[in-house]
Amino acid sequence: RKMDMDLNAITKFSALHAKPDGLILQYGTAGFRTKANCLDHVMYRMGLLAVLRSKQTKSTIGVMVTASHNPEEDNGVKLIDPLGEMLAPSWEEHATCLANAEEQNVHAVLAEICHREAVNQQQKAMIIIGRDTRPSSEKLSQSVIDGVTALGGQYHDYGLVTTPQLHYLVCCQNTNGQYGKATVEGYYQKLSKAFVDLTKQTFSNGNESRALKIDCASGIGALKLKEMEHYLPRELSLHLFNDGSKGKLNHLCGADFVKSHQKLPLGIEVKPNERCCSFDGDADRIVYYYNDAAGHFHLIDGDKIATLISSFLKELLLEVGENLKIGVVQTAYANGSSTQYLEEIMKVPVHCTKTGVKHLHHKAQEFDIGVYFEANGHGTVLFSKTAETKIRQLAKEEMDEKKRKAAMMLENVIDLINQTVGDAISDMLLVEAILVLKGLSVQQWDGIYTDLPNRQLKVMVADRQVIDTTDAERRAVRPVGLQEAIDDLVKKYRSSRAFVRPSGTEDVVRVYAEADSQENADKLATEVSLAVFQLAGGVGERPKLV
Ligand code: G16
Repeated sequence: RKMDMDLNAITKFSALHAKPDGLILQYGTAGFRTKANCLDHVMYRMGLLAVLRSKQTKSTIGVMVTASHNPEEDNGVKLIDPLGEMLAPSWEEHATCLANAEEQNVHAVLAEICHREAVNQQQKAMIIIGRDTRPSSEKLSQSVIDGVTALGGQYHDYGLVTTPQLHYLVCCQNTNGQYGKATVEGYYQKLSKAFVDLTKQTFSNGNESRALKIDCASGIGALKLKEMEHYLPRELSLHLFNDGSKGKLNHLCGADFVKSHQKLPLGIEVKPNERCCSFDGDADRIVYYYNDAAGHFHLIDGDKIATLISSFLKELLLEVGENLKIGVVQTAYANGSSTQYLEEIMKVPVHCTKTGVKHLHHKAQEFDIGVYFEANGHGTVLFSKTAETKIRQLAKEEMDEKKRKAAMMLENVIDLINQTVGDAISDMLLVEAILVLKGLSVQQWDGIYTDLPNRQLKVMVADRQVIDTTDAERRAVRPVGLQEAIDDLVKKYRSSRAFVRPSGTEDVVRVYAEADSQENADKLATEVSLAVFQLAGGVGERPKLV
């Protein structure tokens, strides 16, 4: 009877959020993503789904309206599970079924999910919602709210927040504030306190101010950094560029642009050797960079951030003298030099997973301290419950002054890093703290190892799902002949490697190549692109050989 009533509401609202005929979308690497004008029904239905997930887990669920690094015209939605992590894979399948159901089947799909997941209809549901600064986001988040209310769920709309802030808020809600206060101010207070405590001795030693230039991709990051600034020590002086006052989101700027084009974003002014960084559109990624005196651009990507953070943590662990295991998780995009440095010089175990934070996060949970970063700058550090308890206890009780100090620093890192997901603001503060504590310049950090020259390209194909991969996406198993073609091309160059994979956020196939020189990496990448174009149904312009 109750279900009947709900269904009436669903049907009534559903008609207002009709699915365009024939549109099929997948819950991709980080939720649904496509042109904003195709997403109204998806938002409504994800509101419905979030209610079911909330009832099933008896927890608050998050819904973030964003298309992160994608162009301004796109939008998307990410669902956030109870501890602030990405939606569980089995529910990603439900999401895809629900998003693609024809109008008349929506209630049947909902009933099937309730049945398969043993959802108790009587349970209360609470959904928290956030959105990025895209022009389409406000209306789309209203559609999410329609879905939530159609199923009788309660909601709190946090409005404009970064994706990692919403992950944080979900975790706070579900741990009764143990993770932090469930407000945006609570986030600023928690992170800034940890940053101040971690850097106290250095900043209060009368160090002059440290300037950092930040390209905010004309997105939400700028807004939130402006709010946070007055919580941070004056010595850290942040100069914001692409702050959203003009310019299009992610257009010729932002972390994804800088990483893939390996050049400065538009709209930033840099002097030689100045430390700069770029956020992406929803502030869950960060990359650093600088221009040297000769005007050459130097990128410091997620791999180098992971190396900096893990060597800092390893040193502190040595000082506290605890046998806590640290591991690093990367993807196929990790530069070969970074993996070699981590394994051979730092003697840290390194694992490779498929692209997508959910995969890295999962693997990182296997360690006492798991550092995960994608080369594109998306990453964080996870501390196991055991490690966290041990560290907090040592910070309080350890008699040896040096050991206690190291434990206190680790404790500050635990509070500074957003353990729910990669977070540009939190990662930036941790990097800045490490650099100031170690007295490292951006050039010294960059010099830890030298990246192998690499190139990333995109190829348009009719249906990117014809490409199937294995071995953490490092080898293609379909279409027939593609891997053999790549193998033959790779053999032509020294220190080379290449792979292809369908993107889960854009309608393209991604190509990655590494080789002994930039010229060769570029050549290999275009040759592999051409092989993809020929063997996987390329459309549009043929990749031109360089
Ligand atoms: C998302 C994911 C990342 C992934 C990126 C690109 O980032 O969270 O894990 O690396 O997409 O994925 P793909 O190569 O499949 O398109 P974001 O920042 O766009 O949410």
